[in-house]
Amino acid sequence: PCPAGVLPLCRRPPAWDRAGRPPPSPLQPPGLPLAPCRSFSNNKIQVELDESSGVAMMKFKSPPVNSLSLEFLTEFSISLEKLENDRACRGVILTSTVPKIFSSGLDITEMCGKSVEHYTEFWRAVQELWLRLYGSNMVTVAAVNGSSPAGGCLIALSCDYRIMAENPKFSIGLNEAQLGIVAPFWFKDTFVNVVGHRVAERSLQLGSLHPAPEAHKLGLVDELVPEGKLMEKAAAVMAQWLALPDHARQLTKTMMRKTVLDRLVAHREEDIKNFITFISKESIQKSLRTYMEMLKKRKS
Ligand code: CO8
Repeated sequence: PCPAGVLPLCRRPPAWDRAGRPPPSPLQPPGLPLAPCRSFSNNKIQVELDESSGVAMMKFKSPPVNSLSLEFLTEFSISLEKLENDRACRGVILTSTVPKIFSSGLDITEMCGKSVEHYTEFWRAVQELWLRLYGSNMVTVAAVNGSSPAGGCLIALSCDYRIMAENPKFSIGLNEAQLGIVAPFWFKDTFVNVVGHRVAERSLQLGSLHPAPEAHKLGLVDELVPEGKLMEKAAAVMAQWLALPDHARQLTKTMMRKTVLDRLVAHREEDIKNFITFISKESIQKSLRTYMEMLKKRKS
């Protein structure tokens, strides 16, 4: 059983499939053990766990923009669950293999012209991912190596620490208002918990996408580093957080986040209904279609 207040996921038996262990390198001197590393990969996400440090690297690999489709969200949640259940894993670094993009947020095509059943399944998957990530017992570090609007920003905000590449062309924020839609209360709560009420209110109302230096000034990201140093810095931050005893850190995290998590858990079905009612409105559908057309026009 879990200690009081700790989310239950961490106490399940390890479920990692060890089949992914890489073959011994021919360059490895005989007799020396390999640095143990396990990996698994699916269509959209690749995960490597370094057993010696207890740190997993989770890389989004869904070009062109790592949009959070139902498939992406499902793979993401399953990957997190696998790591959460693996006693060898204590922390995870999230990053992207797509140049210049961390994640473009929720896949807008999943919210356009679909059935109520589809919207229900999609929104449940969005909730599920957030509950797992925000409530994770692992140390979570976002290495934001590109732009990260809306749902992409939410992923970063849900981590324990955010490091962003200092390129001013990369921007991050909850820009929902620009699409004519409204960030749900739990997106807002997560944002407020990072930047405070005033900054969140202004940024949400304006649907701001903040260039990296501005995001740093607002506290939306904790640190900026040159792009080439991002992973090195993420590893150093992770080591610092892992130097503390897990139980104390986990209980503290739970204490800080539980109220916000519990709010969604208590209102999950209502939140799904609200999403469906909102997204099914013809005026909202029109806004989303116009926004997608704008993206395409901007391209040409
Ligand atoms: N969903 C679906 N498709 C997308 C998305 C997306 N979020 N973002 C980009 N695409 C598509 C583009 O339409 C384009 O498609 P195509 O090649 O067919 O023309 C392709 O991806 C590549 O996009 P770009 O050419 O624009 O790529 P760039 O590298 O120039 O720019 C950006 C990348 C900066 C990510 C840019 O595409 C962009 O700004 N995208 C929009 C991001 C955005 O606004 N996301 C918000 C999604 S909504 C959300 O996450 C929270 C919703 C909360 C719901 C609340 C409802 C109640």
